[in-house]
Amino acid sequence: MTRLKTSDISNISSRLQTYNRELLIKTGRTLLGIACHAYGKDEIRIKHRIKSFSIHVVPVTAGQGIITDFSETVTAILQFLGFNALVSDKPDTSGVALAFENKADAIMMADDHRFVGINLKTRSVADNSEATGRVFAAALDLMAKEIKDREVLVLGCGPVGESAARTLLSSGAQVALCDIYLPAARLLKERLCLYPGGNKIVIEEDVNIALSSYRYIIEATPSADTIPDELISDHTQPLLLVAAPGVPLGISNNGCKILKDRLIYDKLELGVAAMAIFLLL
Ligand code: 2YC
Repeated sequence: MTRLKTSDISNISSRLQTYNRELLIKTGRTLLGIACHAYGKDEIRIKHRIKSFSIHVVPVTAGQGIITDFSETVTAILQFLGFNALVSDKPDTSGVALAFENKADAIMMADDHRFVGINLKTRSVADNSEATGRVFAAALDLMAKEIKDREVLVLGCGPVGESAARTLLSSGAQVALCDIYLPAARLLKERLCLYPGGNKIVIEEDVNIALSSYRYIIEATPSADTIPDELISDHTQPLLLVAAPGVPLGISNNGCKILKDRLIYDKLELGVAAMAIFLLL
């Protein structure tokens, strides 16, 4: 799991309106709309419940400790969506206790291993990796105007890639798995083969061959140079659509310019939005 740096997230809060408009152009839905789509929830009904749902974001000092702006940024995203969200005055145990004492509906917190949301009434746990894979697959579904029966390449078979692959299968897409460590792809295929459509999963062993033969890509790797520019250029892949939950982004700045409205990526927004909707389920 890639640990975010303050420089990765410090401009998120001030860009939420702009980002929301970008998502609307690329997918036809807003940040909230994509998160609702990921869980098949009606946005209007969800909106009514959001404003009275209180979430305490609790800083965690364990391990490598607090990331400056992390809790504040998570809170800003939740407030942008309309949640009654705040950063707890206290970290760790004291922050969790305060949330219960203040009768918060949920908490969100992250140590070095997991970033979770916990509904304090239903006890449901929203996991950032699961929610992120799911919401980026949902974004690709919207960008592609229905991913059903399309062939999608999932790069990176870790927890995020796994969740994206599972979501794509449930959307009726044909999933191809690719990982720099081949056994990871094979293991994921085994885990998914019982899902509807899982028996049709293919494994792509060579990422460069795979990249030139798929129009729809989920980039869920922790490496920065997964999709080279030459595979993005307009004449080879004019209709390529990429949803990239992987941190750091596996596409160069030049590649982003070429893809423009055919690329969705962020480091926190969509995953936090999806976690929050999951807590409302
Ligand atoms: O500020 C704090 O409370 C820190 N304990 C937060 C640590 C987050 C570590 N995880 C990450 O940087 C990211 C997550 C946002 C998702 C995967 N890695």
